[in-house]
Amino acid sequence: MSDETPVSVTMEKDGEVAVVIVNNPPVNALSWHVREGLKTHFEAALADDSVKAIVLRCDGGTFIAGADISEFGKAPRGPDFNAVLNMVEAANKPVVAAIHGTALGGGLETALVCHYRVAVPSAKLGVPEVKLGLLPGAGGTQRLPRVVGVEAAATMTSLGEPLPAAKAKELGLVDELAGEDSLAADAIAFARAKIADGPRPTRERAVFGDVGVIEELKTKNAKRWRGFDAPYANLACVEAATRLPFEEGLAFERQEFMKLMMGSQSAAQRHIFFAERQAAKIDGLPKDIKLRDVKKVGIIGAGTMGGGIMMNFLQKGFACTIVEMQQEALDRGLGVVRKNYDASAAKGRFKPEQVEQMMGLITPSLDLEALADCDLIIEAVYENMDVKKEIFGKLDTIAKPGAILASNTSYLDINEIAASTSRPGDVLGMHFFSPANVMKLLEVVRGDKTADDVLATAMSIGKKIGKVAVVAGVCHGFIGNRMLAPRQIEAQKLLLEGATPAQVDKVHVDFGMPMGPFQMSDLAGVDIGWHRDPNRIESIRDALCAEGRWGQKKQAGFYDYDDKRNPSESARVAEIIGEFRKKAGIETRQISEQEIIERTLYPMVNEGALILAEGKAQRASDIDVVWIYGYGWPVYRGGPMFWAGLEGTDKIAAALEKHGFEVAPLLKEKAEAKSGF
Ligand code: T1G
Repeated sequence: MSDETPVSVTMEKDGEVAVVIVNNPPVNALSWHVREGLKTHFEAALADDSVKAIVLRCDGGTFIAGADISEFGKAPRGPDFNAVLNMVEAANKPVVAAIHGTALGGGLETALVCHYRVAVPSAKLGVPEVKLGLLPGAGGTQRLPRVVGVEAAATMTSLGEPLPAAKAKELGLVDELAGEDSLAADAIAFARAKIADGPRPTRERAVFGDVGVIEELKTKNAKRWRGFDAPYANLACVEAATRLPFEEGLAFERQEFMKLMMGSQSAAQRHIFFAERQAAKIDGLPKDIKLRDVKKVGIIGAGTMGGGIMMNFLQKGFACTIVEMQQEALDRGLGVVRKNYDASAAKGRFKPEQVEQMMGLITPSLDLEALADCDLIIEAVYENMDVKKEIFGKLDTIAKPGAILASNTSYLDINEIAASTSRPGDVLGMHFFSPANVMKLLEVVRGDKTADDVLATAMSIGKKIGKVAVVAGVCHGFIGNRMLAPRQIEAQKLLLEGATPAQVDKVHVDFGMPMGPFQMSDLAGVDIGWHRDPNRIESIRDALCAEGRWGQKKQAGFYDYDDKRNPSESARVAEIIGEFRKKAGIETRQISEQEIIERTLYPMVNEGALILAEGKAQRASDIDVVWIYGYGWPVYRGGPMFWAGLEGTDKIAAALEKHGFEVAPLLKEKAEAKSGF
C-alpha cells in the first residue's frame, strides 16, 4: 500500500486465527483503500503458515454497508472489487465473516465470499442495490441462490429489503448467531472450530429452489415496478444462476450490472440517495447546534390533516394534546385516528395493545389553554390567514416560553403569521402532505425571523417521525405547491384547446407519475380553494364545483366514479368543456403528447429555477426530494431538476419560449451552458 493510502484495514492475530478489521467510517463502505487493505491483509494471512483460519470483521457501527456509491461514475481506483472477492473465496483456509449492523450490497457480497457467516441478532443482511437502480454486481445474484435458494434470492434482490439475522440464519445465510457483545470472540471461536472442516467456497455450492417464484414476483409487483428496469434485471440474473455455470452466470451479471450502471435510471436513483441525505443539512448552521427539547406535542385542529399529523407523533411515543373548537369535531377526529390504527392493526402493522398505548397518549381538549405545557404546537386549521393569525395571537399568550409554534399551512405567508406573535423566532411552517400519516415529505418553512435552533429542531423532529424534511423559504406554495400551480394552470388551458382530462393524465402516468393533474384534483378535492359561489362560473373548475362535482368524494369530478372509486370519462364534463371552448371561441385542435409534456412539466422546471434563484430552496436536489416524496415523481427520473439535465435545459428553454413562457434567468443560464442544475 502506498503511504498516502488511508489505513482503513488492519490485521490482528489470535493464536492461529488472523482477524482482518475494516475501519472506514461512517458505514465501512468498500472504498478503494478498503479494497486495497483487504487485498494486502488477506494475501499476508494466506501466505502465513501459522494462520489456520481468518475472521473478517468491522469496527464502528456496522459491517460493510456496500460499495462506495460516491465512487460510481469516477475513474476506477484501487483493486477491482470482484478480484478481491474471488481471492477471499479461493482462500485455502476457512474465512468467517463477523457481522453486526447492516451487511448490505457489496458488504453482503463480501460476506458471501467468506466461507461462513456469524452475526449478532440485531444485524441485518440485504442487497438493496435495486433501490439504487442497480443489482448486486459482485456475484450476489449468483451466490445468493447457492446459499438461500432461488425464492429468497429473487425476493431479496428484486425488492431490496434486508433480513434480520434470525431470518437469515433460518435461510442458511448466517451459520451462527453470536452474542450481541461478544461477536469478535464468538467469530474467532467459530473460525477455530472450522479449521478441521476447511474452506467452503460458495461458488461450489449448488443452486436450489423453485424458479417459478420469479414470474410470481413480477406479477405481484407489476404496479410497483412500473417503469423501473432494475427489478427485472435482478430477476434475470437470479434466473441465469439456475441454468448457467457459475462463471457464465457471473459474466451475465456483470453485463446486466453495467447496463444499469450506465443507464439514466441508476444515475437518478443514486442522485436521490444522496439528495435525501443532503436535504437534512441546513447550510450555514453548525452540525451540532443545540436543539430544543420536544417531549409533548400540541395539535390544533382534529380534521384530516390534524389527525394525520398527530398519528406521526403517537407512533413515535410522543404525548399529544389535540384541540378542536367543537366536541363533535373532536370526537369525529379521534374516531378517524382510532379507525386508521385499527385498520393498520388488522393488517398486522400494530398489535392491538400498541394501538391502545398510542391512543392513550392523546389528551383531547376544547380549550387552547390545554396546550400550555407543549414543547411544539402545530396548527392545522382552515387555510385562512385571519383564522391563523387569531390562533397564533392566542398561542402567544398561552404557549410556554421556548415552545415552537408551527403552522401546517400549504401556501400562506409564515412571516405574516409570525408577526401576530411577540415571538417570531419561535414560529415556522411544518407543511405535511396528505395523508399526513403516510406521505414522507415535510416542508419546513423558514420565516425571516425563525431562530436557527427552531429550524434545526423542526428538521430533527421531522426525521424522528420518519419524514424526509426539506427546508423551504416563504413564498406562495413554498416549493412543491408553487411548482404544481403552473402545471395545473396549463393543464386546464389544454382542455380548452382540445385535450381531454384522460389524455393529459395519461401522459403523466406514462411518464411515471402515480396520477395526472385531473386525477390528482379529483382525489384531493376539486373544491379545494373554490370560492364556493355556484353562480360565479369563470372556469371549468368553477362549473364542476357548481354542479357538486367535487371529485372522488362525490363520485364525480373531472371523471365519474363507481362505488369502488373506479374512474370513467364523463360525458357531462366533456359537455362543460365544450361549452367553455365555444364561449371562448376556441378552435379545438389535436394536442400531441410532447406538447402536453412541454406545457405541464417544463413550466415546473422553470418555476424550480425561480425558486432556486430566489433562495427559497437551498439546492436543486432539495426540489427533487420534494417532488419524489411529496408527489410521487418517479424516482428513476431523479426529480424535476435532475430530469431537466437529462431532458436538456436548452431543449426545455427553447420549448418554453415557443409556448410563450418567460424563461427563468437561471434556466436560461443553464441552457446556454447546456448544463443541468
Ligand atoms: N457509499 C457511500 N456513502 C454511503 C453509503 C455507501 N454505500 N452508505 C451510506 N453512505 C453515507 C451517507 O451518504 C451518509 O453520508 C452517511 O454515509 C451516513 O448514511 C457492487 C454496487 C448503511 C443503512 O445501498 O442504506 O454495493 O450524509 O445517513 O441512517 O453490488 O446509509 O453523512 O455525508 O444513511 O445510519 C449498496 C446504502 C451500495 C446501502 C446507514 N449499499 N446505505 O443508514 O446513515 S451499491 C447500499 C444505507 C453496491 C455492489 C453494489 C444507509 C445505512 P453523510 P445514513 P444511517
